[in-house]
Amino acid sequence: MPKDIDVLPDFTTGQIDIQSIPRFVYDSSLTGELAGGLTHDEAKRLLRYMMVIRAFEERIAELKSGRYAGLPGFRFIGASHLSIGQEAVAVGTMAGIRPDDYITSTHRGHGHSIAKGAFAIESMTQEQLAEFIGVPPTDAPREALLRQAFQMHLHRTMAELFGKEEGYCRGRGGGMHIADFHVGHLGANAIVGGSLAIATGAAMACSKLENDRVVVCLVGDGGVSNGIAAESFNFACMDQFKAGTPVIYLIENNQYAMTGQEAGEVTGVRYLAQRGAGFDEENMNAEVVNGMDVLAVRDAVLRGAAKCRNGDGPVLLECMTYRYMGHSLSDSGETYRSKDEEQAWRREDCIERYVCQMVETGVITKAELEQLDAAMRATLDEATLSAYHSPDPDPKEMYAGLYATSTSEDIGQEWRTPDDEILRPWRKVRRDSKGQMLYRHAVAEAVAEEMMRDRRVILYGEDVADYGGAFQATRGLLATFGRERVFNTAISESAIVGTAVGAAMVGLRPVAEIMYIDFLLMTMDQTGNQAAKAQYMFGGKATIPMVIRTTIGGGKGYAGQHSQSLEAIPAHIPGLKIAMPSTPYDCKGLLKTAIRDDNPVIFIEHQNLYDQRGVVPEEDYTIPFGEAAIRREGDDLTIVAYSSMAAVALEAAARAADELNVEAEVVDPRTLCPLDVETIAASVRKTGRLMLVTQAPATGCFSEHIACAVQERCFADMKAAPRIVAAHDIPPPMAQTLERENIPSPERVLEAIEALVS
Ligand SMILES: Cc1ncc(C[n+]2csc(CCOP(=O)(O)OP(=O)(O)O)c2C)c(N)n1
Repeated sequence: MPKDIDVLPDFTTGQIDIQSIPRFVYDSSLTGELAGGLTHDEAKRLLRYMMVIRAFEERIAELKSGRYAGLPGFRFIGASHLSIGQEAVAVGTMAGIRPDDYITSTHRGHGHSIAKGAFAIESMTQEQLAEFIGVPPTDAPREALLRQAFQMHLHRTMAELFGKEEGYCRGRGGGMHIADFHVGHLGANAIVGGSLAIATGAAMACSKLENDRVVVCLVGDGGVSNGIAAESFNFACMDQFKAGTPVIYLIENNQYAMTGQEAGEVTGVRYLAQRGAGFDEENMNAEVVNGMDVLAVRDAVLRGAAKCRNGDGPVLLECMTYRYMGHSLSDSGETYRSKDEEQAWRREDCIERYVCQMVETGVITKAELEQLDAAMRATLDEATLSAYHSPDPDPKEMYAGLYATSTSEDIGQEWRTPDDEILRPWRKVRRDSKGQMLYRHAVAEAVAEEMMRDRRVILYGEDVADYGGAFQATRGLLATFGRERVFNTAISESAIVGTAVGAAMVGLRPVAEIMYIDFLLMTMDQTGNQAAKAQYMFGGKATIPMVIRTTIGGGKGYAGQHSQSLEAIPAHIPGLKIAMPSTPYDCKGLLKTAIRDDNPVIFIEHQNLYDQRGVVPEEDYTIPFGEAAIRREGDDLTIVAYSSMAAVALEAAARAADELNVEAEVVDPRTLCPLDVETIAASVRKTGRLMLVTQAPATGCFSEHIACAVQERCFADMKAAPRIVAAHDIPPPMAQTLERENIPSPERVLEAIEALVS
């Protein structure tokens, strides 16, 4: 389906003009805002929340050093990246979006979290407030409920920092990973820049779900130099997203990363807003904002959010601010910046400047201010003590939240793709006379059926649309579902995975393709730190229903970077599920299960199996994860092999029966996580011998794990040590002679069988 855009450039001489980027354009004040409709209550709220954040951060500093009089001697463990000085950014941002909008945050995110929750609480109904506080529905005065809810909010925030069960993430995340999905807080990220793609994917999902929501991605000046920023910006700006991507990248430029200074040292630009210039014709609506002025931040975010809702996103805002303390409490901040500089910024202090305006305009009196301060400090004291005295997580609950137990199995007709959204009826793949079809067609059929069944399922990746993917496994899906649901991306593996995480967090069920598993290494932060951890780290409150389809190869002379079998790497990271089908039947059934699962699944297809035929029923079926298949029965030894090695093991087993009179039982685990150890162990109890065949290099391969897990269960029944037939501990070589020797063959397995039984 060629696109109707001519890619031939106009070759005449000329120049490319880049528009200018506005800076510090806000020219109003509290007086102007009041005249424009800001109420006194709203104006006071901005002040109150900035004061709360500062007091909260000061409290953390006291608690960290054991100086808090309310808890003498107590020093809490955990990170302490304080945002004193930056309060206007947190509060101005949340004041500029709606309570149902989303944010992602950073390791310096206590303020973001406090402000997001506080604005959400203000918008809650009476019932929601009661639920938030944890009391039955009540007709208590709203003011009282709001006070209680706010105190509960501080309690849960503080409890999370203390690692308590009542914390927002049940003490699994702590301050650097605080999240509250109920109020649209999609998580703070301690991987600097880590949430750029997540926010982008969440925004893409908002656009596709047409829910009119905006995502604000708060990111530090340091974070925005991470590679994922370029991938995310490009993803958000893709021309094919006609409705724009409703994301505001809000760079909280406090002038320093940890100690590296943005301007004049570790970047080549004075303003990071300039980074918007390379990604779309409108510079991503970039703008530099005075981050010490809460009203200027609010104004910029209000305008940015309106642009996003209008289909003109994304937006890039750089808020100039300053952290008064060091990077963390172990940094005095004195080795890389001067006292004069700090004093100059303190003269711009966001709270003091705003208080002056509040008093001058008569919105608040000095006496009221003192009352406000005293009430706020009392609430904070109570929250600190209640959090401290609240229960610790029970080690018996160690695994709680690691995997979601839900699926989309029972969605019924609710999400079915309406007929008028099917551009061309999906033609069932024709089976041959034996009812067989190709493994590659099993992939396409599984995805097509799931896309029909559930309109939240989308498919994207490099070259998956018109071309059908590098291995033609998704051919035909574009013609049926259109570019809204099947689209190409740039070569941005990290963003492919990261956006899938964000999209999954807010309601889509993305199936994303990473062409070769070798390229999964490019995505390790998004796969290993984000996809895998979001559920557990955020207290089991998020579900991440996403599938990363990828492939392993080998045998084609593609050598070191296109032939690896890296399944042990994702398998090492708790939180992911891993499937490795060896037949067309399994491929379809397991892929459908993966798409319905509410957990992130790495679905590893094998390039050499794409042309394999196998019987695949026409009717809907799924194959549960964690159920191994016994491919051949035998009494003399057990061979465990998955993916293309299952066929190698079967061939060797057949020859062993003929040539050695040895009957091997071949077990295909089908999924590595979860792993059906019991079926394998039961087989080994019967045969007394275990062999594992894998295409991965021997050291650290997943088969080593299986061997260990089996021995733990049935060592006493074993007649010999387990034997692993693996690739050599080298990068896959190109030369045919070397590659043939490297990948286990039926001959090598047969030799090993002979050795094991003798
Ligand atoms: C990918 C990554 N690299 C390095 C670090 C260590 N680190 C933690 S915070 C930080 C500085 C981040 O600077 P910035 O993004 O500007 O945020 P700020 O700390 O100024 O709020 C560094 C280097 C990390 N957490 N993640």
